[in-house]
Amino acid sequence: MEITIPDKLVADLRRAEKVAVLTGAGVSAESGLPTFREAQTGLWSKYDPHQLASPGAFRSNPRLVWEWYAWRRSLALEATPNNGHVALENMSKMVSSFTLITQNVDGLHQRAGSRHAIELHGNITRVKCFDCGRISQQFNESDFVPPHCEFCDGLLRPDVVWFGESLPQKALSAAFTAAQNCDLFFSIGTSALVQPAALLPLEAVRNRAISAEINLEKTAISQNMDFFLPGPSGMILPALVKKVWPNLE
Ligand code: BJW
Ligand code: ZN
Repeated sequence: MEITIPDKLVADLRRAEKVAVLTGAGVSAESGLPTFREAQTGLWSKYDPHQLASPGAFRSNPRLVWEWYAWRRSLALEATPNNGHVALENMSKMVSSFTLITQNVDGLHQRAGSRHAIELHGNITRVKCFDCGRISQQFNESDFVPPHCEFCDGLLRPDVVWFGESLPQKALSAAFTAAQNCDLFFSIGTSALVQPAALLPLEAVRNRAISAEINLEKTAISQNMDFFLPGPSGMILPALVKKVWPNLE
């Protein structure tokens, strides 16, 4: 596949002092994880989000929701970061201020070495009590499905953000601050359909950042971006980083 990286974007990235990046499920596609909205392969083409990804769904069938997320958790834990995750990690070391904002719950940015990724939609490897809200990394899977909270005996759920739920306040405000203050913003592997995350690229544009999108296809926000780089992020990102910093390992 022919990859073209615009020279102007190379110069902009080399010069940029504050870079912010929003990632979505497409960034993990090359690690073998399904996206949500792609026809045929997306999770929502096979499963109904109303029955799986809302507080009401959990209330009416906690066992079904828990088991679906247990399957998704095992996929995430078996997956490994791809060249796109690694390239973003390399980019983070080369710019003076770099903010990685992800909608992904799979933890792959962290496993590629990112220590400060802002998780807008939580993390599938953690659990949270549906009643008291306590978050924990560990739980006993053998006794009940779903397991119960050791503090209040409520039901445990994955620590992800479902439809109709608020995003974690600190993460959301850090993400908006980064979008408003960056001089270059990347939107990568996201359909930019889910709010409020999809507002971030537009917020960056409104604050006069240069904007670039990397995706297999055009999205809801493509027309607002300065650059559209078509193709898989696992190929485009390493090519971009290599062109901007040829001496980087
Ligand atoms: C590649 C690639 C490769 C593939 N390389 N690219 C009406 C209007 C506006 C808003 C609303 C509305 N009705 C309801 C809302 C609010 C709702 C919303 O936005 N809904 C829209 C869908 C209409 N939002 C919410 O409810 C949010 N909360 C909220 O707003 O709170 C305030 C409020 C409260 C009460 C009432 C109203 C408001 C919460 C949203 C939570 C989203 N949660 C999920 C599930 C997380 C847990 C889990 O994993 O199961 O988060 S949904 C799912 O979508 C997941 C993702 O993070 C999120 C975004 O998806 P993403 O990453 O963009 O994936 P895809 O599949 O959509 O796109 C993949 C892209 O990659 C594609 O473009 C491909 O082309 C590309 N690609 N391979 C590069 N190799
Ligand atoms: Zn509890």
